[in-house]
Amino acid sequence: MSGTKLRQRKKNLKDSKGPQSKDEDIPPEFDFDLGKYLKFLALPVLLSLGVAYYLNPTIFTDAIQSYIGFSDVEMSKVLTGPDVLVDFSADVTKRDAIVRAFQHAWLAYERDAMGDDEYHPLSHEGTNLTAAGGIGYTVVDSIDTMLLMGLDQEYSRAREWVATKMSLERNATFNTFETTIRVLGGLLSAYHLSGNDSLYLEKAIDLADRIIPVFNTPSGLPLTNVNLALREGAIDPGWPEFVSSAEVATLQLELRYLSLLSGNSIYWEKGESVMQILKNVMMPHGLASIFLNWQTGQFVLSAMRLGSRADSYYEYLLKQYLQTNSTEVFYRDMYTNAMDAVHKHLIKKSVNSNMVHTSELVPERHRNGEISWRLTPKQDHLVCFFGGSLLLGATTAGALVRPVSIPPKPEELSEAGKRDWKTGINLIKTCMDTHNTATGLAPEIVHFRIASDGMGVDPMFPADWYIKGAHIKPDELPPYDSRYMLRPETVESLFLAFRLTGNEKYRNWAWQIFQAIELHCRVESGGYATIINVDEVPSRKEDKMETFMMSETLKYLYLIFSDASVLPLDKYVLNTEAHPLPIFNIPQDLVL
Ligand code: DMJ
Repeated sequence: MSGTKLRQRKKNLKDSKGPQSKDEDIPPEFDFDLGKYLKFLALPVLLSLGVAYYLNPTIFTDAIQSYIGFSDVEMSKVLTGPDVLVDFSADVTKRDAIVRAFQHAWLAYERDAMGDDEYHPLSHEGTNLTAAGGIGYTVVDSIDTMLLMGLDQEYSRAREWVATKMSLERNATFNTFETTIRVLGGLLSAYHLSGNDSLYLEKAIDLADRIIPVFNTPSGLPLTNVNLALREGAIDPGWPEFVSSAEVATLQLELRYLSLLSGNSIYWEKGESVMQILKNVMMPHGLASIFLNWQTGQFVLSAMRLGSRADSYYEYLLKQYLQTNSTEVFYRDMYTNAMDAVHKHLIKKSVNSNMVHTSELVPERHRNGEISWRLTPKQDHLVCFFGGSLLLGATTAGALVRPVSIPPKPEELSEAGKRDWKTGINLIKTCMDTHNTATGLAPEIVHFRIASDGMGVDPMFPADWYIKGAHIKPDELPPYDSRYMLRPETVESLFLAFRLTGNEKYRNWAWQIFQAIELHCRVESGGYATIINVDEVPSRKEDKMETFMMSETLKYLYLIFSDASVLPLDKYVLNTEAHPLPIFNIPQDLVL
């Protein structure tokens, strides 16, 4: 009501004969010209709104969305899924194309470098990780993919190599984590998928017995490296006092399964003691920083993120819970607390189109000794495992009933489960969006636009995400961030998303990625190579085919186009190198 109307109404009321209305009690100070005051207030209000918008351009849309219950609308949309019947039958043509790609990779390696740890497809050479010789990283990492794909001839030659040539008697240091996830994990899944071929179990026990001394530290945290011949742990010369969270907490699936198979509880106990240490020293906010001190067993001041040195810590919290048939609530609770903390501190949205992504918290020590945490909108390609992991967690640790529908219905999930499902779906979409490059492949590291990045709203700058330092002169080398090194994380998430939603969209996205790999990473003479700039066509290749191309990337692609009876999610957990291990119940007679 304007000031003039208010005055008129009061006058009318005074003139009337009836009982005095309550409005007559309006104190004189309200008898003012509202229009004049509004004009006076307009400028500062508009200015403050402008500043708020500058600092956070989504502030108004966020507020409106939350006011009208946008979250619930989006949730039901996400959870309802597509209006199509879920069809999990194999897409044989595409699946077979993936098998041929695997053969293209394997046969080149076998021709040029059989038995060597690593393969260089441009120079047609292999190399070993140490001067003392290799332990067959590539062979062992690839065996279970051959078994799944039914590549009998390739498999029998690989098995023959393990039986006759593989040696662990190497007087040199190997990375504890990499050796466990690739070689021990590869041997264990080969054992299972081959129908319990004892060759693999014998090798696995031999390898684990050489690794176990790494746990002989004052804290019980395993050292970064291991000398396989001397059976001794060794420090990382680059970080002599530290071990990383992902590395110490991504050994457990393998060690636990080996205890089950061998009946020897030592492996299980050593792995589990790490989880107890981590639980006891967990920081109040529930996130793990990337480094721990291996002597004290305490976290050290270092970054917190979902990317390198931390990624599979979060992955294995969930998978340890799943591995023993969801019976160990210790792991479920650790996982649930971690997901609360991740949502509270690390999940963010980009300024322009609200791309959900993860940020990093980086500590900064000031001159006065105070420490503050800087939020950096940086996301490693490695983080793209997390979308799928969140979906898997939502439908298991976050489920109110088991099994949930495909896709799950809102009433089947807890509040945390619904939150994780939604974030997972959005993160996968973000990872796919980062494939919007000249090659259709995603870079190693992306940065997201945030209001405080100083770039403003200049159309010259990217709206949502960018590759740092990518603007180079033609003769300059692109930054490390620009590369695609055949990583599996996005297709890993697409595999889980397809199995848990049945939405064909995820198969389509996986096929897009596969075609981009074929077009830009395939080496015609054999193998696939890292490319150094995802935004450059024709691509420039680097002479390296990572072992995870055959163990993970092509395996996840193969599984996406296979029918869902191949490695059903309620029967298997895949280790972080995509080696499938069966879910089991802890036997009564396993003394832990
Ligand atoms: C793999 O060796 C494993 O997935 C590991 O956990 C981190 N990522 C690489 C592949 O990108």
